Amino acid sequence: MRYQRSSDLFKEAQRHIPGGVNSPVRAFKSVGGTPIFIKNAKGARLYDEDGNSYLDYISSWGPLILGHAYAPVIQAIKDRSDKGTSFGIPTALENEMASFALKMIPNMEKIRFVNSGTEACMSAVRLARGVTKREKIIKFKGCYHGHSDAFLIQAGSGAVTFGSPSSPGVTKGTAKDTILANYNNLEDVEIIFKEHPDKIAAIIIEPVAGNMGCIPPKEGFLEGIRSLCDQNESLLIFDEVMTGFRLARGGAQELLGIKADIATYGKVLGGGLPVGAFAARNEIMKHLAPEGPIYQAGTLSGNPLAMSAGLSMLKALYADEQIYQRLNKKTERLETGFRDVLKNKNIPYHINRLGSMISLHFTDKAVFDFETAASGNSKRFSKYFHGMLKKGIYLPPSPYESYFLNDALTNQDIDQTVNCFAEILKDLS
Ligand code: HOZ
Repeated sequence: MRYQRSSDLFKEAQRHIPGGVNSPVRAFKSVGGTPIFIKNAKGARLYDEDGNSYLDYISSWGPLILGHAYAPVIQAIKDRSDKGTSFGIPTALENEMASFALKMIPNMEKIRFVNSGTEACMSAVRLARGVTKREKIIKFKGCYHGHSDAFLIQAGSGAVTFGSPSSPGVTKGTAKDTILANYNNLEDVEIIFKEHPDKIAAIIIEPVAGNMGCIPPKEGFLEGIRSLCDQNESLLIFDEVMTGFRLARGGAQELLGIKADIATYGKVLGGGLPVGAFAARNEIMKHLAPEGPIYQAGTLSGNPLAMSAGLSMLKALYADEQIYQRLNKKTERLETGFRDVLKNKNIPYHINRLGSMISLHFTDKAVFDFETAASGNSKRFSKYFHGMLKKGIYLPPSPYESYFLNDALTNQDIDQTVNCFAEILKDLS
């Protein structure tokens, strides 16, 4: 493969954009090498500026569940753009989108649209604090809820990839209100509640972690934190930015059968355009401005182009009764294929998967929290990443990210991916 143009573009980008990228993980810093620059994409394939093509296993970090440039979504954007791109005034489309999203999201009565998952989580925490009149939140090490100050404390994703899980610039005052627990460790949470009686506004959690690789919750863990929240009159916030509309129509709440008090959503809701949202019951949402005193706002919130794209995507997901089963089967095929390739080889590994989220960790430990996720062999991961990239397979360029499969991937594509893995295995020892 040739990467000359991508490499030239990256050099140019570094002159104008910090680190040459607008979001750190894209820079390939932890795996080395030069990021590829994408020209276009269709279905399961990405095409770079150098004329190479790749099977895409990140699907824009989740939202492109139906593949790139999905025709109904593109048509919806085209149809809508003729009518104006932003008003900062209500539109009927927002009503339609809100009622359709609430039909899919369980347990929630109202939804507020924002522009990203970061905004959604930041607003959800403010809402929880305002409603409970408490200041502290519990967050899990390695979980990532966007880049708002309160969450950049032992955060996963790009934050940990670049060695600063707790970002400079976050004040001590902010940091002291975020209390950390280990993922999948209920005891930690019990202790925190005991040490801070009547002080915890909310627990925020990725019900299936996707920012330290994919880490499913252990049996009873989410049930346990649900009941600890109830006992302590704290709110439970599910960050469903990755899991919402992906693991099931109703996301992790539906799949795992746990009710959150507030749920946050992100990119999936925009079908690839910038959308986020948070949803809750009336008794919580009524505190939000203009109905109540807790402030939150945005000119581009409910943007008509983004709403059109998102609505068209949600309708397609809703109409397809087999979609989640199909995605699950495809991802299971990838998992089985990888396990077969790795069988009896001298390479320690652990694979985590739930539905269409999956990650391969080069470690002999079971990966169930941040510490075990961090035990992976990062050199081996880099070789694996670049080996697969050269074969035309685009994986997350960091061991701290989940893969997100899309429905445009065929069984043949997946078998090809497994074959590529078999071919590069000898280079990984
Ligand atoms: N932090 C994002 C994934 N968890 C990556 C965002 C991006 O680079 O687009």
